[in-house]
Amino acid sequence: MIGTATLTQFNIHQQRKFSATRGELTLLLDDVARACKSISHAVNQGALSGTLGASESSNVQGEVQKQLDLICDELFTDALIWTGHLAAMASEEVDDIIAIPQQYPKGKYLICFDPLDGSSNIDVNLSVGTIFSILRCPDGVETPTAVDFMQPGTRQVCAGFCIYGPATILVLTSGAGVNGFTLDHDVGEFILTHPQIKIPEDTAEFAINVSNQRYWEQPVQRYVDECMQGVQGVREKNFNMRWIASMVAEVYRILTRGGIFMYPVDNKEPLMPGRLRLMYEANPMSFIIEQAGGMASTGRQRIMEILPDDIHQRIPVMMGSKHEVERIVSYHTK
Ligand code: AFP
Repeated sequence: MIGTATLTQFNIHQQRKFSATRGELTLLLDDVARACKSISHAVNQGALSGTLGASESSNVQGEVQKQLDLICDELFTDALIWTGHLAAMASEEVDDIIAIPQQYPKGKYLICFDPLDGSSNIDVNLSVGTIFSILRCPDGVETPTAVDFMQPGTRQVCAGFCIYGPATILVLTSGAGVNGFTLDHDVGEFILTHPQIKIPEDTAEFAINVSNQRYWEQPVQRYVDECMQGVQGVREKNFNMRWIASMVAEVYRILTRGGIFMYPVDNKEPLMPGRLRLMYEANPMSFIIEQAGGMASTGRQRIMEILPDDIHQRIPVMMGSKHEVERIVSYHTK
């Protein structure tokens, strides 16, 4: 099947294995894939599109939005809003949830998405991506509100991301492992190229923005110090470090060769409980990492067990190779 099955064929095979499903998720994933193809095209146009650089607006987090953030948000929303598979949508770029207009039918799923993660990388031509998380709309809810989205990550039906790098790759999990599909631009299809991805349990590579070091808590200081000491320290091995400032690229690297990615809480902005967003980034990536045999924690709690208190909530994130995440979690509990 590798290199021949399209995303749709793969999902239909999966659907036949679980006869209780009726294909609505497969259709929704086709819509998501179509949205990612449009975004891939927009990103690939680069300066030719005349849309690089900042827009004049900020999002609910107070961050200045890139023009492409807004364009990709619109592409993703437009690709999904009319399809009849969703009851509502929530975007990292939009304050309120996005209701399905009256003229379209509603479906049983909710979707949270970050249309262009790592967008500060756009102008310097580095990898960016789209992240999404699919939840079930609670039974009996006709017109969902933000509260209906606030489900723990363990309730995700499916999660994925699409990385726009040298190749465009869609990575998906529906709770039965993680599979990667590369976009064949000539035929316009995502093809299964990375079946059943597994993260090595051990690693000698970490990713963290070290410019924040003086603001970290002690357990994170200790973990990174020990990695930096290399063969001379308690870890008795040399570590390598990476920081791309694009979570999709960091997670894709970890899925490929292992590693640990950390964006811990720090006291740089004491009122900010971490930088990354639970619903749009941390939960979907945690589902993927766990399904690939890795681990995802805040340092004190499994990310997917957090009961959200706001759809735009931020949290600390430590995820990747199991034994490394276990180690840093143990430093938090000691
Ligand atoms: P942008 O989408 O605003 O570029 O943020 C990307 C991100 O949420 C995540 O993908 C990165 O890991 C992280 O922020 C980078 O943050 P720093 O710029 O503080 O290193």
